[in-house]
Amino acid sequence: MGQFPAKICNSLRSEEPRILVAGVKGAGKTTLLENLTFGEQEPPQNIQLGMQTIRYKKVKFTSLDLDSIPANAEYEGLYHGYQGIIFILDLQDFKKMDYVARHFKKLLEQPELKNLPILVFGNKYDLDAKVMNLKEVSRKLELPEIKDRQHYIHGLCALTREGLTDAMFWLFHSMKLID
Ligand SMILES: Nc1nc2c(ncn2[C@@H]2O[C@H](COP(=O)(O)OP(=O)(O)OP(=O)(O)O)[C@@H](O)[C@H]2O)c(=O)[nH]1
Ligand SMILES: [Mg+2]
Repeated sequence: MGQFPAKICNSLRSEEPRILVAGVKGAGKTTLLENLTFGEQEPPQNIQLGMQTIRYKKVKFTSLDLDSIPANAEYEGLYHGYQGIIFILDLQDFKKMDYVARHFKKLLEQPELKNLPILVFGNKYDLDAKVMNLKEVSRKLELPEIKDRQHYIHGLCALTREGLTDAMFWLFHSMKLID
């Protein structure tokens, strides 16, 4: 069970990289951010529309509750200024999978998020007896068809951080923040 190293977050190439952490309600966004940052984050800013930005070392993470965005609403700047995306979903919640896949597709269509690397976390991996497998999720999200950006799917237990470190290294590498 790797610990996500603070040292890496402090030594990234960019001054203040921004990562969007998107998912529907109950996916595990808050748990992920709390455990990713070991509770060391600066006080949250920018609380609006189901969004919350926290800073950890050099990195700014903004969580976005996709359920809170009304359909067809246009919010200027909602997707502006990011260099990478984490999409988190609850592997146990297979009833919601089609709904989650629709949100995922919409996110990929956002012009401001075009070409950004996307890390998909299949969260609640600890509940393995009941979870969907990652191949099935990958198919539902149509990951093999994505050709215009780097993408990676990984199992995660946000509660224990299991699965976090390797995947975050992949994301930082894809964002060209580390070699
Ligand atoms: N078993 C298990 N439970 C988890 C895991 N991650 C989160 N949870 C639980 O799932 C529930 C929802 O997690 P949150 O982090 O609140 O989810 P969220 O995406 O922030 O949800 P909203 O704020 O409602 O949009 C909580 O009860 C968490 O304790 C995990 O990896 N494993
Ligand atoms: Mg939350």
